[in-house]
Amino acid sequence: MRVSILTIFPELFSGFLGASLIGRASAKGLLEVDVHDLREFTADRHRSVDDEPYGGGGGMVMMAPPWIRAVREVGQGRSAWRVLLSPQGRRLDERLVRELAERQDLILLCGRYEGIDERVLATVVDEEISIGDYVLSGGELPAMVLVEALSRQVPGVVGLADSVVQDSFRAGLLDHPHYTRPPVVEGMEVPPVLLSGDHAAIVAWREREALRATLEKRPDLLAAAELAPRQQKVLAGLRNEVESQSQQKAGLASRREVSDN
Ligand code: 4FV
Repeated sequence: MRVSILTIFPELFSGFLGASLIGRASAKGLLEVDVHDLREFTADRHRSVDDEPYGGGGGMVMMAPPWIRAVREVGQGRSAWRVLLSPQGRRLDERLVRELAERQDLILLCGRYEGIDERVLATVVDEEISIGDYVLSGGELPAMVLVEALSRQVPGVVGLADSVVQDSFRAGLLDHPHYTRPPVVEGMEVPPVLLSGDHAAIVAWREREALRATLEKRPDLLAAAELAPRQQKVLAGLRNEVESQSQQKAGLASRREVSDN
């Protein structure tokens, strides 16, 4: 997998690309990430990359010529998929990460200022991608998020231990709770099944708790999740459980109300 990054702050990537998973993946040749300073592709002696917006208004806009030159030169001889990180983009999720990983060759454009001249999108951008509905000061952190998520799709990058996390989202569900030593924390014990050594029971418990967490925290995910009949049965049971619990709570509240009056 190859990823080229275009930015006016290449130094922001050194720590990220050198450390942990990404660092190891690059060292193993599983992932190739090259970072380019956009100013290398400017023509004026001030190496300008931004200018005032036509039509006035605050802030500065990134000029098109440096971007067009940069994407074309870095993309020379490649059929790279060219992605601009921006709030106007398609929301990044596990499915989109897997889609991009299939492409094997990406060029990421990291914007700054108010944004980039629209003619860059019309000439050298294949897709806009957003990591979330909030405005950052630059596309560098979104690019790092994307590279991190992509790297986990490359076979051999994620060790066995990590793959468990991967799998849960792969099925479109949230992850089950995790426990480790010490066995008692603030008087709270570890669910006994996890200490039972009964692998089948542990798998069933984790599946059930992943469904419970998704039902409680992200019920919207359930609509798109491909659930096996076994899981649908467990989920139905959990819905009744949650339903009866909320009825109990409502009952308690109304009784407390009566007693308070
Ligand atoms: C962003 C996001 C993001 C917008 C203006 C950079 C900033 C500045 N990118 N997902 N959310 N970008 O806020 O991807 O140029």
